[in-house]
Amino acid sequence: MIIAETFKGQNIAVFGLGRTGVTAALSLQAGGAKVSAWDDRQAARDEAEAAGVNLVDLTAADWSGFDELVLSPGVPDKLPKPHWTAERAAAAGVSIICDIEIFAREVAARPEKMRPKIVAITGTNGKSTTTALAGHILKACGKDAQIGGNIGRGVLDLDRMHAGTYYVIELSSYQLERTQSLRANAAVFLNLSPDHLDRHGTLEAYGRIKQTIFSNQTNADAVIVGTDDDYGKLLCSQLKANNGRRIIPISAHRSLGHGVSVLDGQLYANLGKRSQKVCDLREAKTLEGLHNWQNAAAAFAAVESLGIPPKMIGDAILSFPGLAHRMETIGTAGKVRLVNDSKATNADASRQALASYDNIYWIAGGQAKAGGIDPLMDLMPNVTKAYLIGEAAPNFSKSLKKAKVDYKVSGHLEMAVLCAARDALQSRKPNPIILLSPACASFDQFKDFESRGQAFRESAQRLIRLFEEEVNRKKDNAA
Ligand code: UMA
Repeated sequence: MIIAETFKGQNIAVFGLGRTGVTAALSLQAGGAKVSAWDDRQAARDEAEAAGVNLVDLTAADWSGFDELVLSPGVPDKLPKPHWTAERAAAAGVSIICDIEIFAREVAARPEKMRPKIVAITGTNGKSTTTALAGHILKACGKDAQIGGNIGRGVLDLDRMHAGTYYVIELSSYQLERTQSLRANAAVFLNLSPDHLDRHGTLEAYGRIKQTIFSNQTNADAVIVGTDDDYGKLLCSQLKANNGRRIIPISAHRSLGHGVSVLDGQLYANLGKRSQKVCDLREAKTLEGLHNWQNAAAAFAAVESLGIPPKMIGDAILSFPGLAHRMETIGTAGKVRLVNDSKATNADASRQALASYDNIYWIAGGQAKAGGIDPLMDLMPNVTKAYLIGEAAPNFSKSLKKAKVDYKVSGHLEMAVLCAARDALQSRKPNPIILLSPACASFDQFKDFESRGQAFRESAQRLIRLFEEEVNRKKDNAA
C-alpha cells in the first residue's frame, strides 16, 4: 500500500467504502491524517471497520472541520443528482478529491529524481487492454511495473513507490474529474464516444474531463493521442497548435508522417529520423482486431517515450497473454469458439468484437446505454443470430427486427449460451463464434462486468466439457 504522508495532521472525510474508499482511508490513517469514513450501506461500513477503517457518521458530522472529502468515483457529486455528501461538502467549502489525487500529491512531494514514472491511460474504450499491455511490456523489460487505477487494484493499493517504479494507471472520467495534481510522464488519450453521459451531461463535458489527463505535463513528457476517431483527430490538431509539446499521434488505420501506426498488422514507429518496423501484430493472438492494434500502438508509444528500446517492446507485445473479459477466447467446442467480451459495456466497445469476426452467435443485453445497439446495425451481416438477455431485451429486439436479424430473447446468460451453442454447432458456415459482447452495463443481473464474464466463462467451460465427453463417448462406442 502507498502511504499518504502529505495529508498528515489533516482532517479528511472519506465517503464510499468500496475498493477506493477503504484503501484511501487506510492509506491516509497510516500517514497520520485524521480520517472520518462512512458509506450509505451498513454492510460496507461493517467490512471497512473490520479492516481497520475509522468510521464516523458523516450525516451527523460538523463538515466545517474537514480539510477535504475523498469521494469514491462511483458516487455522483453533480449529475444525475449530487449525493448528500457532495451537498454538505459544497455548503462547508470542502473540496472533493479521489484516490488518484492523493497518489499524485505523494508523487509530487518527492524530489524530482526520486519520483516514479507514471503512464496514465484514458479513453472510452480500450484503456484496460492498453494499460495491461503497457504494464506487461515494462515487466517483460525487467522494470518494476505496477498496474492499477480503474483496472484491478486501486492506485493506493499498489506497492510503495521508489525511483525505479513505473505506475501504469487506467483512469476513468469519474477519477479524472476529482484529480488536479497528476503529472503523467506519458499520458494516453485513446478515443471518445458517448458513455457515462448521465454523469457528465454532454459529450463535450465528458471529453473535457478526459483531456485533463494531459494537465501538469511538461515538454519532456509524452502526449499520446489516438487519431482514429473524429474527436481524437481534432484534439491532436489542437494540441499540436500548442507549440513545444511532445505529441505522438497513433493510428491503426493510416500511416503517419510522425507517430506510431499499424498498417496491415505491421506496427511502425515514425518517431525520429527514420521509420522503423517494430513487429507483426498478426502474430499477437491476444490482440485481434484494428482496435487492439491501436491499443498496441498506444502502449508502444507510451513505453518507448520512457526510453525502452523498440525491439524489446516489439518482442514483449507478442508475448502479451491478453486481458480477461476482453475478446478473451475461453475455448472451443468442436468448431465453435467461445469468446468472452463482457467488458464491452457500450455499443462502441461491442463494435470492435463484432467487426473482428463473422458467423457470430451474439449474446447481448443487460442495462442499455443511450442509443442501444442501433449504432451497430452496419455490422449485422457478421451476426448469424442474436440471443438477448436482461432489461435491454425488448428494445434490442426492436432494433434487430427492423434490421431483419434473426434473434431470440433468452432472458438469462446461461440460457443464451445453451441456445447459441445448439445453433452454432449446427452451423454450415465455417468458424462459428459464440460471442458475449453485451453492449450494456451488467448491473441489472450481475454485480459488475467481471461477474458477468465469469458466469459466461463457467457456462462456456461446462459446455466444452460436455462436448468433449460426448466426443469421447462416441469414440468409445465406435471402438
Ligand atoms: N456508495 C454509497 N452511496 C452511493 C453510491 C455508492 O454509499 O450513493 C458506496 C457503495 O455502498 C460502495 C461504494 O460507494 O461501498 C462504491 O464506490 P464506487 O462505486 O466508487 O466503487 P469502488 O469499489 O470504489 O470502485 C471504483 C471504480 N468504480 C466506479 O468507478 C463505479 C472501479 O471501476 C475501480 O476499479 C475502483 O474504484 C478502483 O480504482 C470499475 C468501473 O466500473 C471497474 N469503472 C467505470 C468504468 O470502467 O466504466 C468508470
